[in-house]
Amino acid sequence: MLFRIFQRYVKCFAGIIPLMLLCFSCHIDQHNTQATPADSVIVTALDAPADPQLTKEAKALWVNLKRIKGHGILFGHQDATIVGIDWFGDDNRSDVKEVTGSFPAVYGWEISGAGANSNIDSIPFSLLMRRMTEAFNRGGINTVTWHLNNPVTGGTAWDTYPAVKELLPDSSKSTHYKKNLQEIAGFFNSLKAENGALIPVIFRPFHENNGNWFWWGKGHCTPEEYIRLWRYTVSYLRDTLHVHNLLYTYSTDLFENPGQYLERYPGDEWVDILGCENYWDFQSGSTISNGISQLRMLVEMADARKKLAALTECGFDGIPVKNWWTQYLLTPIREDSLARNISYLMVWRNANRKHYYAPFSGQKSAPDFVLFEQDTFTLFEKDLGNIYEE
Ligand code: BMA
Repeated sequence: MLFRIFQRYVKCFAGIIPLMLLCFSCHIDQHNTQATPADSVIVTALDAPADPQLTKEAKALWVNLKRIKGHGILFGHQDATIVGIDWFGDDNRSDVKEVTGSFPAVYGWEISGAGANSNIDSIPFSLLMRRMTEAFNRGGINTVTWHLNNPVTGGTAWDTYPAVKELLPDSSKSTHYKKNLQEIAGFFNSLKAENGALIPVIFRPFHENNGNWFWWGKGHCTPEEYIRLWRYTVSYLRDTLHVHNLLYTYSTDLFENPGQYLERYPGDEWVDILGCENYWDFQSGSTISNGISQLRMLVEMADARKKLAALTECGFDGIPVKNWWTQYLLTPIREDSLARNISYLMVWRNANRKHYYAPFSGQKSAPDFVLFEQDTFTLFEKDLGNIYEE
């Protein structure tokens, strides 16, 4: 037991001290115009996010993620503090915390249904807001997806009737879509901490855009229509509805080359983080190198644009492989000189015993997940300093 505690402290300090030193040197070097190539972290930290009026806290999050880049990868879990195996809505609970002793650093949430009482997964918005506030208060990071129902048919996000072109300004459903945007703007603008600060959110709308399973996906809108929808969404939220606590993540599913990845990319002034979602390649030893090669391309594309990169969704449903965390996920990413520069990776939710992505007490990969957490390269909530202060 003592050894475990000792290990935990070593991990904690090993994580924090370099970050503190780095932050300190960033602060000093911001005034040094003679930045050398080795100062690339500092150079990128001076670039502008998509929203020039970003709140102080959201801007700090963006800057600090750039500072952390290459020094560690934040671990995230969808719905982490709302639902777990055999529990729902309990206070101060997370399967990840029960196994490792720490909450994840990143929390994924879903806001389809904004304006109604509950989201698509029957999570009351009042509970969601409480959990997002608690995560922020502890120093964790909130990220949000939006599986918006098909606004034309009223079907789910998986109803692939080609709706995109009907949502754009001057189209038949533009008023309806504006209402959808007003609903999520209301949600984002009401996420307030006790001191009145708006809680920053990493927003990832219209994700997996090169897959064909959502109405905004490939085959259901042209790249031009997707790009128009994206830009309209950002500008309406930001410039008309005055939402200023969002970092925007563009994300695809698996891709083969940068051209494919960027086919629907709306442009550097509309995006803060380049994401990709890849469940499949990290599930088998024979395909991990494909997954790494995509992360390498992702980091290169992000670096060239002074953006952040993230593996915005990954995981193995039911985690049937005992050493999956360290051998299939962490080691290949950490050992690759480019892939290791992603800011975070996030696994999907623990919905029930048939659909889960994080271990819980007694699950076969739990001991390996403890090793994953103890590795100095993974960052959980307790390893973060104050990410909301520059
Ligand atoms: C999917 C599944 C669904 C869920 C949806 C949105 O991947 O987990 O059960 O409704 O995400 O959270």
